[in-house]
Amino acid sequence: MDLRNGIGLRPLGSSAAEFEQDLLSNLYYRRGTTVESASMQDAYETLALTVRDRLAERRARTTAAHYAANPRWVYYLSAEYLLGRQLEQNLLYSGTGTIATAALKALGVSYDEVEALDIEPGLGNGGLGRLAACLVDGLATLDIPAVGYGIRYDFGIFKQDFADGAQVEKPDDWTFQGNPWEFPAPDDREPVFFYGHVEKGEDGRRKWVPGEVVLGEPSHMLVPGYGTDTVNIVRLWKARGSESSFDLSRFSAGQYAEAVQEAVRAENISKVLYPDDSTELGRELRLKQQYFLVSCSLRDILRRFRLWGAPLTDLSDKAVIQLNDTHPSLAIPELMRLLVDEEGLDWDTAWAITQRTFAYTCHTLLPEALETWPVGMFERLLPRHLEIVYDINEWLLGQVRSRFPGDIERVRRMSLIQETPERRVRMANLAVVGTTAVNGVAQLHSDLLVSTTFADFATLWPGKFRNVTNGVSPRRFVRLANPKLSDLISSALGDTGWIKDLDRLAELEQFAGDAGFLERWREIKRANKVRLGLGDPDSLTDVMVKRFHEYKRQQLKLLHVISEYFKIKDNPAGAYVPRTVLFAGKAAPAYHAAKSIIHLINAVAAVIDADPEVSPHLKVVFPPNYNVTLAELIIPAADLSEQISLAGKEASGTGNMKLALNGAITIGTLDGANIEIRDRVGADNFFLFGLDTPAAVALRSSGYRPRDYYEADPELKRALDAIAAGVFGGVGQEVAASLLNHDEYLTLADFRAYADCQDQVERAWRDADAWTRSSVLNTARSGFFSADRTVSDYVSGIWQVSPVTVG
Ligand code: 26Q
Repeated sequence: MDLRNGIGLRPLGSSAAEFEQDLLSNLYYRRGTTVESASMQDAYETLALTVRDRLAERRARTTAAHYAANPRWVYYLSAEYLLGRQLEQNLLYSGTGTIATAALKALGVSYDEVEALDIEPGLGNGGLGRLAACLVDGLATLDIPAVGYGIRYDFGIFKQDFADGAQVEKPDDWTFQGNPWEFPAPDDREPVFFYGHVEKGEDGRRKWVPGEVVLGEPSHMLVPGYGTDTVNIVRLWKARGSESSFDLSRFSAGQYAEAVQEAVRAENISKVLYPDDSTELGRELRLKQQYFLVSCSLRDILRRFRLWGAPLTDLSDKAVIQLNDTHPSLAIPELMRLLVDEEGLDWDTAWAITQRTFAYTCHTLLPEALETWPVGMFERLLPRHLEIVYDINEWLLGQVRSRFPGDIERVRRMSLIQETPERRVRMANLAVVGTTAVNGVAQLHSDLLVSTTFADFATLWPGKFRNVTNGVSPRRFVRLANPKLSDLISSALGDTGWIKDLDRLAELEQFAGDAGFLERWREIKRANKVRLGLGDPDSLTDVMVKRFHEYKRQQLKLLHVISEYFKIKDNPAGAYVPRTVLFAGKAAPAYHAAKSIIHLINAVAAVIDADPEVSPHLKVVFPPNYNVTLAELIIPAADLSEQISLAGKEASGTGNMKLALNGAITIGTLDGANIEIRDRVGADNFFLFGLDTPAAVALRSSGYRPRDYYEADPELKRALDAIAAGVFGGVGQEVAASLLNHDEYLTLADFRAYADCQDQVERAWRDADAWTRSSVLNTARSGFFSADRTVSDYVSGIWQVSPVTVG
């Protein structure tokens, strides 16, 4: 046998002819069909399997290398992964793009038609889920041994459609046609317990007697690194009824349907992703999902650790477990339970192991987005975990009392249990006490966590708090999303090394004064607009793409659009910069105010479209169902990137980074990572406006009166009056009333600064060369925002792991 690739396998061929042979054999042997009777779906699945095989070979070699090295592993726990479509990525990473298209052509199959069948696994809501995908990409690219753990939801994030301009949600049955990218591993299933009660065992240990057992069945998807042989995995758990949940007593009593019902109930746990971004919804099934993820993943991690025969006290030498927000923070009491109840360790030893092993990333600043669970629900579902939470709380409050004797208020604030208006478990506090490091996701965010959200904890443990500024995958969001720009960059820089060394984009600076280069740059932006196919490619393409939330202030952008509409109506013969305003994003189905804003945007778009005086100058487009696939089309086409959240509310943002890397210029507030973008690209290449965080805090606490701003600004008044009068339909009244009476996110206070800043944008746009130069500089100076840099920061600041090279 030829052992050249070290895993006892003949290496797969790297010629188009060999690839074609493999396509055929996969068509026959794995799809069980023939060229004559194959459907497009057969062609797609066959291609996917053939590409996957190339990566699976690397995966086998990766596993061999990891076993030989016995390294410290990164385990990334996340309830969400927004991986994006897999086919193009895997063609690129496996280096088979050219031979695959040639082989398909030889078989008479159109690559584009096949590619259109690749489904995006929408297993996340927005930024947090996409960050998880970018980080696992960076981990593999940097050869870090890592596993991402998550949930294999049957239904991903809902599909957004519009009915008369209003959002309607449709189920996302993403595996309807199967999923050629995953490897089910039913043999690795793990039991998960719920409900029941706690007893004292004969040995004096606490013993959880569960009332329900379900099974977690894993499957994994391959996560290849770019420009390396490392292939890591994300392991996704799917819930199954256990045989014991198939209640035999009822079965024999003839209650077959009821018995089956139990299994169905179990399988509901991984049925659907909760479509909430940032605002918590206290549903028991969501808590069940979280524990399901945690229980399966920890058992898997311990199973892997035990292969080495080391004592559990050494766990943190071989594992660091990163919690992606508090969604997996039940891992803290769960590890305590496994170590104390199941392994018989004493509490102090178990607690030391636990604190050493976990780290926690916080993704929010909104107090209402900090997860808490009612104590009653928690106790019913996880009785033993509540006891452990109480024990941890006793330890925590002991620390607080000895540092701050008599400070009852501090004890109340820091407790893991909120007492009023109802008793609830504070998951963020739990995540802070149970971990070795806590990080925010941009410098401002991390600073605000220390000075506000976690101030008491930062006083007690100042060394625990870090910043790790987010980053994005340059592979997915530059190389794959923007192939033309990538080719230009590669030819300017002389090679493709920048794709995994993004700081090298700085070398583009020397071309910022090169007329020919600027011309090419502009042509590519235009071609990307043509590819997108929404609006005039010569217009300023002004993009606001993100989840809908009032703090992000899509309503501010809309107010400006309406004021521009009136400006043009007043003087249709004026000279205007033609603009295409592109909104995209979903609102949580239960978030009424956000849905009203979507509805109103669509109504405004229709009014403008129907108005021949205005439509030559201004167009509003709102393609439905924003997802990773649509982002990859929109972002390369953007001239202007709208990052206009109220300062102090957006933890980081990552769309801002993707847009800057693709040469969009930001109009934005001093919020989240906008600050770091501006620091790097330069104040001259960034349109800054609005209140900063201290000014916003001061205004809110001094009795903010939105009506004062409305009365003082005729343009603003006219726009709001029109909305309120129903010029854009009935939904306007509600939006206007909310802005005039509450305006929680200071939209009206920032309106004038925003509108003036948009005037500056138009002046800048009129000088095409200066704009393009600024666009180039945005790309050239944004190399810092690579997910590879983010991963490196986690590695050196928190994880202390080393790469393992695959031979
Ligand atoms: C919580 C409880 C119940 C149901 C759902 C949720 C839930 C789900 C998703 C809470 C929050 C989220 C997502 C949060 C999120 O995406 N945050 C974003 O994270 C990005 C990556 O760090 C940041 O760039 C964004 O600033 C932040 O808003």
